[in-house]
Amino acid sequence: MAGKQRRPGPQQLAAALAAGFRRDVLEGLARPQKALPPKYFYDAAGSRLFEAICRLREYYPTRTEVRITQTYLSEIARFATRGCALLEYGTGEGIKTRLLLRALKPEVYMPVDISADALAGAVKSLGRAFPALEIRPIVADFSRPLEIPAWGRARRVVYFPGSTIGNLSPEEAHAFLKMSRAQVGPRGAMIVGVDLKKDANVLHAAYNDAKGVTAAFNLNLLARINRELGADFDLRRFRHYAFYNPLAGRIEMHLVSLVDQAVDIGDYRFFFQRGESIHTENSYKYTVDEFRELAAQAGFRSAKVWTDARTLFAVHGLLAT
Ligand code: AVI
Repeated sequence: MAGKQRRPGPQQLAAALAAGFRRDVLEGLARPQKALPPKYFYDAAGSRLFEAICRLREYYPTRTEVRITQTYLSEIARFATRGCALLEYGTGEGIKTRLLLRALKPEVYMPVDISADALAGAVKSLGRAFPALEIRPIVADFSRPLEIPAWGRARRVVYFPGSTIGNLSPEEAHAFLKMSRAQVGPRGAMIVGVDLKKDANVLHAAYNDAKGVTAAFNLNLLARINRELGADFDLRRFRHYAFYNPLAGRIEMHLVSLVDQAVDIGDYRFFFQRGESIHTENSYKYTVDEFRELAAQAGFRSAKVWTDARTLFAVHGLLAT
């Protein structure tokens, strides 16, 4: 019927996501510089590997952001306003969310994530920890424009921790901030975790850990394509490669082909030369001023910046302008 749009059911959504995965993989591997979108790292195995990364000695961002949140929790809560309506991009699985929920006592909490299973798990455990909290999970791909259902009348705050914004290109980050600005409205705010520019050796170690967990996380993307799209990638013929690109201000992750080879994905065949790479992730790092500028262009003023003593990581408190 014209004019009426129905929300897709879980099965339709799963089918659409599977079709999107196939399309993005085929399209990405057909490019001159082969590339795969990093959002596909996070199937069940990839999410477990990412949790293991977060516990690594070399991977400082998670630990540092938790410490900043603990240290400045009451200031952050005052900035966001107790009783606000809190929308988080991510499942809300982590300790930072629990700290914030305890301090903010939001009127409603809306976690947004692409994985229905991960979201359901997080909602269940958060429901146990915060029985009085109203939780409204939203299954959605937030790299696309998203309309949020009714938020209620409380002040709207978007929470985007983990420096996930760094996995977007600056243009995508701008679009994402603009979308968030439209979502929170004129009285709204945003709290964003942003990894800071720093000594390239520290960055290099964080993405080339000694135990090889980041390598396994990167290679799992090929394993996922084998599992879900029936491809025949031989994981022993690719190697994890991550480096800091100072001109672009980002860590780049690649999977490098160790030999000349062909890989089949259904009816499609892709050729790899020895030394050719698939670009799997960018992780942009911003100085405080660079991120302030990015936020300003999207209609936010960075009113507060909380950092750690070693200035490894920043949590920005943004206000709508
Ligand atoms: C999720 N994201 C912020 C991580 C990062 O640091 O860019 C993903 C990651 N990739 C390798 N290690 C961690």
